[in-house]
Amino acid sequence: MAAGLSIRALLGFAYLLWACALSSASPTKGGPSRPGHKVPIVRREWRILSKHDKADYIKAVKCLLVKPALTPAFNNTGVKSRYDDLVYTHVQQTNAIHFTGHFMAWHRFFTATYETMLRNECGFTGAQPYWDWTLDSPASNWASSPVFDAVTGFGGNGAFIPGDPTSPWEVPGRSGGGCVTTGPFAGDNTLVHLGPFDSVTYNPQCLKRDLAPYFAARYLAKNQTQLTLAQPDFGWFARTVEGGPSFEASGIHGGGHYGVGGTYGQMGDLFVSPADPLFFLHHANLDRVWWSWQKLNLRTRLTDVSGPIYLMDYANALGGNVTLDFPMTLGVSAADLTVADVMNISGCGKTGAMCYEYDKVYTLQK
Ligand SMILES: [Cu+2]
Repeated sequence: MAAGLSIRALLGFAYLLWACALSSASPTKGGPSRPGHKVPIVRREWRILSKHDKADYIKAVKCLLVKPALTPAFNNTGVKSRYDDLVYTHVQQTNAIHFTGHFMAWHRFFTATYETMLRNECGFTGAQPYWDWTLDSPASNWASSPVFDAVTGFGGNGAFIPGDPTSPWEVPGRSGGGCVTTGPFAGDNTLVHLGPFDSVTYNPQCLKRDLAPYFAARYLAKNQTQLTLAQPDFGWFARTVEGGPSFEASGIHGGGHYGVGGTYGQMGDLFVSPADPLFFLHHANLDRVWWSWQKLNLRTRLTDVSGPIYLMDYANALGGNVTLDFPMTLGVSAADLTVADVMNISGCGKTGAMCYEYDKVYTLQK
């Protein structure tokens, strides 16, 4: 594991420099700016949506998957669709937005922008659903989660591909690895256009999953969510969500990524993970955990942010900590925001740019 870790860390730092170079270019702005809704929309859990609402959501996702990209063609990438615009943005910034103080804020902005794109560009009238994975433990229940349903969900596992059990990349208990064979994204060998990893040249692939039930149950059960909610300040909260870079050190963030993507699925790929539409349901729930934590002491936690500007720089050897005025960009898909703009999920243009709520939050059990 140690060898794998150091390779990953080295790659990380190399890309960090590259990402910094990219961020000085000013991207063309387009698409929705600050959402103009006055009343927050309400995000609900996938399994309580009606069959009709689920179908509407998946229809809108499929619309983004084919709607032409805004990323300029002269960038010479494999970006074809509006959906790819977001995947590309994530790939480009991967080493600048993970294991940093703005990890939670950036992904809140990213998920809300996806929600706005589904609504403004693809006729969706609902809110981004979340996936409360604490409802899918123990491990024996994982593969039958409603999100993997073949008819009303996102389809299930890929066929089993034997891996190398001695490899440090082998996610414990992985059970698939091939193309998704059921559901709305099955049977399309060109659904995913980018990746693996940081590759952004056109590379048509199927959507792959490699479910890891043991791993999911270990890192996504109620106890891990409670441990996360119990953290005393944002710095500790965010580190508990993200954990470390190894599988054993995962938090709820890695739990969802590796529990779905394992070793061979897109969700297990730190760069191209948004290529699996389940990414946004997972991240909506991570955001809901953050909001649940904020609500435990809203007066303090609407402004509590810390953590390194640079990847894994928890000792501040390369730079300082992120503050509320820290800038965030999503390239062509939204106007730039600061961390302060996203601290309140229902600021609705008055006290922030976000404008949604959750039907339910987690409570801290004492
Ligand atoms: Cu991410």
